[in-house]
Amino acid sequence: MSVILLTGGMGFIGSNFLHYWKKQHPQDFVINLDLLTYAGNPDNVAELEGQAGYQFVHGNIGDTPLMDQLMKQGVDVVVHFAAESHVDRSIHDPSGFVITNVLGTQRLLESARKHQVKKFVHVSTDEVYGTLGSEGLFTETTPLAPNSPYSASKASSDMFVRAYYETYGFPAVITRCSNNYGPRQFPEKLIPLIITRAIRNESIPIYGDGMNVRDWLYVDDHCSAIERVIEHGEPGQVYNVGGQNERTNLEVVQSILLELDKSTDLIQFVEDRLGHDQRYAIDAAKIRKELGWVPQYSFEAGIKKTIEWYLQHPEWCERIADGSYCKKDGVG
Ligand code: NAD
Ligand code: TDX
Repeated sequence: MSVILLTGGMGFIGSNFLHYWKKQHPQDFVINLDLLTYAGNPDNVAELEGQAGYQFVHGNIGDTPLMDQLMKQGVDVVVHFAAESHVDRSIHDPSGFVITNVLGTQRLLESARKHQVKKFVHVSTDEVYGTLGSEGLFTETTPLAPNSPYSASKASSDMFVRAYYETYGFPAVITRCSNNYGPRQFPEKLIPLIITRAIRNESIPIYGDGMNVRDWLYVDDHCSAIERVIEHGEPGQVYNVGGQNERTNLEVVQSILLELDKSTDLIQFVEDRLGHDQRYAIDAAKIRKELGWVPQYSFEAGIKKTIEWYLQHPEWCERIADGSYCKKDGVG
């Protein structure tokens, strides 16, 4: 049995990873440490509450006494998802991104190092590489060139993870994944925003001309990549994760509207995002070759599964729309 400390397990990817991990590794003990910001939704893991081998702790990765108290219990692996994750919010106010993503990550690293954690997986993003033109792919050796306050904070945290490996030999690994989609994603992000608004026949805001490209990965494929990295990833290494599913934003919205049998008249072109990165695309040859990771979902299969999940969980969407999801009573 291993003890895993997962940060940000009430969020989108963290909660999907929790479900994935408990299914694949039921013998492990998983601590879910989450601050329950607006992005933390206890509904995401409601099925796990009260189950053996699962504990939720309400707290901040930047709270060193709390992190030390948790690490003292003998944590084997830290999987670090917790972050401020939305680019538009970072443009509006970058300060919280520095506090959690940079300072919070450094404090978590320090506590994990002090307590001799055996592996620390830092979940990062392809956005640290900046933007691509119409050609080429991001590899692990592409220079970091973050363009948004969000990606600048993630790149800074990556540099601290690197420094902890280089300076102290701390066994940390970095993953850099492309855009995820799937169940339980907060509807501020493009795909759940399109689905939830289209279901209600509301207009769908598309920034600029809709020709920006993202490389989409179904969240379970990201979870299996992280599993490979936990089990076989080399300390000090970076692994890019992506499924070769490049789509323009316009193609994404059109395919969802078609699947939901809704009119493209719902699309509304709005003012572009400031500093909007044109194109992201990942070369995932390293994780495929060295760790044997293979994604399972085409974009068409993943998007169908995702739409079905939102249609089958109207109460999840309603509790976000009316704000009742974030009532913290009875949690923590
Ligand atoms: P999310 O916003 O859905 O969830 C973040 C979670 O972290 C929330 O539950 C929130 O309450 C928690 N949190 C925030 N600040 C905290 C703090 N100080 N202490 C403890 N918990 C805190 O994010 P997500 O989309 O699930 O992303 C998870 C990670 O994956 C992030 O590090 C993000 O940068 C990275 N990532 C995301 C994507 C994507 O497409 N969503 C792609 C690549 C990498
Ligand atoms: O209303 C919208 N209209 C629109 O056109 C929103 C919310 C987005 N967009 C565009 C902007 C992007 O080109 O859609 C694309 C995707 O936007 P987001 O869902 O905000 O994702 P992105 O900015 O690409 O960043 C995401 O992927 C990498 C995650 O939010 C990050 O956490 C992750 O690191």
